[in-house]
Amino acid sequence: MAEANDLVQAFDNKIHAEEKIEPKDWMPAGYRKNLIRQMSQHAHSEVIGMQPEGNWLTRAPTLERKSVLLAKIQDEAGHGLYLYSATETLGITREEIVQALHDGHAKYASIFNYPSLTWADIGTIGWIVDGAAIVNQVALQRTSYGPYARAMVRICKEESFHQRQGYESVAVLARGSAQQKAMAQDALNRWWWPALMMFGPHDADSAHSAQSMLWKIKRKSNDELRQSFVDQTVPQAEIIGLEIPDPDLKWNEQRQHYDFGEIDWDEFKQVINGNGLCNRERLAQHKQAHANGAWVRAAVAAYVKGKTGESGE
Ligand code: BYC
Repeated sequence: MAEANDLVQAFDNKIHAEEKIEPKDWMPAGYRKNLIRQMSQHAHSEVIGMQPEGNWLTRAPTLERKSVLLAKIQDEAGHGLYLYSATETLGITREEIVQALHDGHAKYASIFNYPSLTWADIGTIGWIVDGAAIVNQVALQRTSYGPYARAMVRICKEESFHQRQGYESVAVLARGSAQQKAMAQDALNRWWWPALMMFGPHDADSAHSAQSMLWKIKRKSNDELRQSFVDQTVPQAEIIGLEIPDPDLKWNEQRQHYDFGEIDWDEFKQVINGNGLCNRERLAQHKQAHANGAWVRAAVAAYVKGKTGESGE
């Protein structure tokens, strides 16, 4: 008993002292479980997020735009890889993590259940979806679990390039023909509210926030991060002459922040519970890609076995 108390005390002291928790350190079962949940869902988001962008690869307007998009999508795959590997350090296998996605137990970011209808959606995803992701991920660089924090440092570097290329792409459309500007505005109209939903429910309704903040898994709350995103994005829209689709958006002099309208939480719940526009399609495509890759996994396992005599699985 005394020993168990010592372990808890040592863990709490590390969290308090801003020291990272590492894979071989003792940690409470709830801390491990919560991290597996959040990190695996984060990894799934990166990988499922490749689909709406992949949809435009063969229709990019120029060779340059196509190579940038291709590189961005490959970066997302890399982010998924770092995050799956970091999650595996918590004692869960890749197979179990992927199975939870396929069974519908593990979520991924709601935003990727919306369709990418026009080329302007691609720039807009880079600008505001990656923009929202960075706001969240910059805070996560200080998360208490070492492998997660270190993955975030690298991911943030790449993500900030993604945001900039997206903003530049939308800016070009916004200063183009009337039709191109209308296309950029339409994309912003459709992606704005789903981007705000990326930060999750209000703090008061967030199931995991209080405990995650105590354990320093989360360093800023859902509402705090959402406010930062709105404050940084509104001036960017103004510069390129696009309008944020929110009649309640207004600078609040006293708070020194923008006030903004209420999210449609019914829509949010529908989407995270599997009933968004593209949920079924996204999951079906992931399952198909996973099945198509079975021979690669088998070949790697056979190679490792041949070299080391171990199963390689
Ligand atoms: N979508 O208690 P709460 C990218 C769920 S990808 C879906 O507040 P938490 C990119 C939540 O999981 C970057 N589900 O949860 C890639 C929980 O359900 P469970 C994605 C959501 O974890 C390609 C329940 O609602 N970034 O950048 O404390 C192309 C209650 O919520 C959502 C990350 O994943 C949502 N929006 O806080 C372009 C960041 N919101 O698990 C770009 C890492 C909530 O109990 N994750 N839920 O079944 C986080 O920071 C936190 O998990 C969240 C939610 C802030 C998202």
